[in-house]
Amino acid sequence: MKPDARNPNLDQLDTDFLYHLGLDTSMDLEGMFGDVKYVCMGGSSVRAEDFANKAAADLGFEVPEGGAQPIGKTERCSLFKVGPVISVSHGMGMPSMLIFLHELAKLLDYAGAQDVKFIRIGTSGGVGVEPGTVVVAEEGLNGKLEPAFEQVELGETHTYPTGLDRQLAEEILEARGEIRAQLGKTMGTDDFYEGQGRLDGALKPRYTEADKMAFLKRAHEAGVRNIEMESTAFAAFCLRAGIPAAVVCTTLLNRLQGDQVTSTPEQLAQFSDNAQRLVLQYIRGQLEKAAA
Ligand code: R2B
Ligand code: URA
Repeated sequence: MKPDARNPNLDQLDTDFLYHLGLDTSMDLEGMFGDVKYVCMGGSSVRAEDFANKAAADLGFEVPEGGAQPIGKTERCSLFKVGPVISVSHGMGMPSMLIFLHELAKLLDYAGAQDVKFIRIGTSGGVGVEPGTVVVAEEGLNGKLEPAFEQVELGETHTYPTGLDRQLAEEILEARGEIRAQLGKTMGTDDFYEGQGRLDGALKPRYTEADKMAFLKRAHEAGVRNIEMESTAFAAFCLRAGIPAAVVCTTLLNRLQGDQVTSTPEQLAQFSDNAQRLVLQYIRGQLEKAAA
C-alpha cells in the first residue's frame, strides 16, 4: 500500500481484529504473511482451494497431505497461502469483496509484505467472445459504461476512478501460451440478472430482448468484452491503495447469444481452469525472473 493511502486511525488500535478473516494483530502476521507477493482472489471458496493446490503443484511449493489448509476462520471466506501466493475467496459482488480487500490490505501492511500485486481471477459473461476465453481487463466500467465506482459515504455519493495496471495486464496476457485470452474492458454490476440485462430473472423485466441486444452492442462498441460483479470496486480500491491490480476472468457464455449458463460441469471447470492457469503461468514466469 502506498504510505499516503494508509489509514492513520489504525495507529490508535491496540489490536486490530480482522474480523471476517479471523486474524488479528496479536498474531505473528509478519511470520505468517511477510513474504507474500501475490494475492489471488475469486468468488468461490472451492476455487480458492483449487487454485492453492494448483499453485503448489505448478510453482513447486509443498502443501500438507490432503492439500492446502485454510488459515483463519472459514465462515465467510477461505484463505490459503502457498509460497508467496495468497489464494482467497471473496464471495459474490462488490460489498462482500470490499470487506476482504480492506482486511487483506491491512493484513499485508501489518505483515510488512512489500511489492504485493492483487489479481482477481473470476468468472464472467462474455460479450462477443467465445465461451472459455479469458478476458484480462483494461479497466472496469460500471453498468452505465462509465469508468467509475460510486460509494455512498456519510450520506454522500463519492466517485472513484477504475483504472487498472496496464503493464500488469499486458504481462499477464503475454503469459497466455495456448490459452485463449485477450484484453478488454470489464463491466461490473451489482446483480447477475437485471443488472446484467438478463431476461431470465424471477421478475417481469422493464426491457425487451431488443433493448437488451441494443445495450450489449453499445457495451461491445465501448470495448466491453465481459460482464461480472466486482471489477469496478476492485479497481477503485487498488488504485486508491496504490496496489498494482489485474482482473482476469474466464467467460462462461457469450451474452450476445443468450442469458443462461448451459455448459456442462466439465466445460465450466475447463473455462475456470483457463483463467487460473493463465495467472499461474504469469506468476511462474515472474518467480523465475526474480530467481535468475
Ligand atoms: C461472476 O460470477 C458471480 C455470479 O455468478 C459473480 O461473483 C461474478 O462476478
Ligand atoms: N458471472 C457473472 O457475473 N455474469 C455472467 O454472465 C457469468 C458469470
